[in-house]
Amino acid sequence: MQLPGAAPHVATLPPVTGAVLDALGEGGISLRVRPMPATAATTELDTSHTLPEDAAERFEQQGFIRLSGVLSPETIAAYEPEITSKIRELNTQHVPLAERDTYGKAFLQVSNVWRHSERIREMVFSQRLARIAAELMGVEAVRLYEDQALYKEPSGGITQWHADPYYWPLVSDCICTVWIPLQEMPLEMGPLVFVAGSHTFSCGRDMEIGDTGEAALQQAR
Ligand SMILES: O=C(O)CCC(=O)C(=O)O
Repeated sequence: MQLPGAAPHVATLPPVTGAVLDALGEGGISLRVRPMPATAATTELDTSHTLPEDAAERFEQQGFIRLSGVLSPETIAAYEPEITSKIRELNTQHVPLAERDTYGKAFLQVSNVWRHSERIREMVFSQRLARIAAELMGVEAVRLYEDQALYKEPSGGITQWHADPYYWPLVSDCICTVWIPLQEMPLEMGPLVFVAGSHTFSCGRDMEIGDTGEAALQQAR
């Protein structure tokens, strides 16, 4: 993921039968740490994490929630090299940035990376993440639809406003995504932003990641 000068981050989009979970760490997550041995990191992924008492309520009202400390920097550091290496191997986008459309400039993207790495499978199928998603959505259990690794490139474009369900062949709105930055993500680097309450908007549902997102959001206000 650490393409030179890039602002890389990965979104694993687990499960589902639920709504949207934003698993941003407090101010991002530093990779300048000694990776945990696989077993310690695996243990963290498979143990429960206590949510703030009002988490489910905030999640329902805003349509997202930012949670700190779900995964430790050591755990992230234990998985990031494998994820980055798989993305380098599996990436099929080789068109120069200047020749791509808006969507193509936004990020490099590989889906279902778990199918290519047992190590990555451990993270994507993390019981800790799945349990958080289930608790926020108020359901017993969740199923995985897909994971997705998104890597920003140097001089790449912004990701225009969009609503993810446009890309999902799913009827239920009981779905959530878990967004996990694999490196520190200060404001200057353009972290993921949600429009609070936009899960109740009807507009924008048919909008792909393109040039119309910003204008459509202004109209919705
Ligand atoms: O990180 C990005 O640039 C976009 C992420 C995104 O759109 C998503 O996770 O749904």
